[in-house]
Amino acid sequence: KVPWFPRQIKDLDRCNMLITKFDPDMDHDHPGYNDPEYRKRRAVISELAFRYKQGDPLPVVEYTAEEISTWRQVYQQLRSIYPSLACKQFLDGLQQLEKECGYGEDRIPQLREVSAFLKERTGFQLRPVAGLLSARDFLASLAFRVFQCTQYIRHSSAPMHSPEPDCCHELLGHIPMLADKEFAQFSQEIGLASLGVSDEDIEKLSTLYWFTVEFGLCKQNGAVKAYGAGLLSSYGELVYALSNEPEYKPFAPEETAVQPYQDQTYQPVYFVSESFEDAKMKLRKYSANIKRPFTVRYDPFTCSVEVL
Ligand code: H2B
Ligand code: FE
Repeated sequence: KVPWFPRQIKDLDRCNMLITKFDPDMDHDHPGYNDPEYRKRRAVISELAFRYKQGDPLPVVEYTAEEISTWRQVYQQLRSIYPSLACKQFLDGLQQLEKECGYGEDRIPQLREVSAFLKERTGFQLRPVAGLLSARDFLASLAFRVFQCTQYIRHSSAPMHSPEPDCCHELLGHIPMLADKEFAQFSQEIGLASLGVSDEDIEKLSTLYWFTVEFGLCKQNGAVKAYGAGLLSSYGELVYALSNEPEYKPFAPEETAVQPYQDQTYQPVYFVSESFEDAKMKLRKYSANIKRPFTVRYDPFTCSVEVL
């Protein structure tokens, strides 16, 4: 039996299964676990995401001085090492965001303006989400060029690390990459490949996503650079990933899809792509071999998935 999957963009309202293992109400190691003020704030921002329906204007969050100060620390520290460690597409995207979308250390950009920016560049749009989503629901939204984005910020006691995605991770790690056409297409193709597949295949695609979109490296003019959002939003791991200390392997979907990964600490191994074009071609070949009793095609005019 084929698991349910969204056919129309408004079906994404049903792709909302949260994984609570890292959230501050559940995870005793979360830096906000013992901070009732932080947890109350998180509940308020979560509520905005729970109430959101596809097509609604994106909620605006009025960030506090403390939240902006956390953002500033993250922004300053990361911004200083991007030029030497981030890939060209990321640097181009970030520069455009700084010029045209209010990116900078003094304020946290609003999802609404960022979504409008991306829509013009690559057709990607954002929707708010209250926390970590199930891999199936998260990947399904990518099929529609929708990126589910958290809107809260990490706890002020740990600006350099967050056990869960937060707005620093989304806005600094993911958004600049999603402004690149080739990368946007790569992301959508992982999403399309995930629709209606078995749990085992979701796990493999999720691992591929992990080692590319989250922790991927790529070659550029003879050097290796970072394009993964998990790296580009973590000072410590970004430096480590390019330090020659970890193991590097060429991106090869069949092998990458079954590589065990770490969600608590740095990765022991990173996969290096020749280019996004090359990664996309390899992923396409891999996806064509996933067993599914139908094929899917995205219709951009109706924002829906045709099942053939
Ligand atoms: N949920 C959210 N909110 N953000 C993510 O970046 C994310 C997710 N990544 N769920 C997914 C899981 C990823 O790790 C893969 C597809 O499992
Ligand atoms: Fe992410």
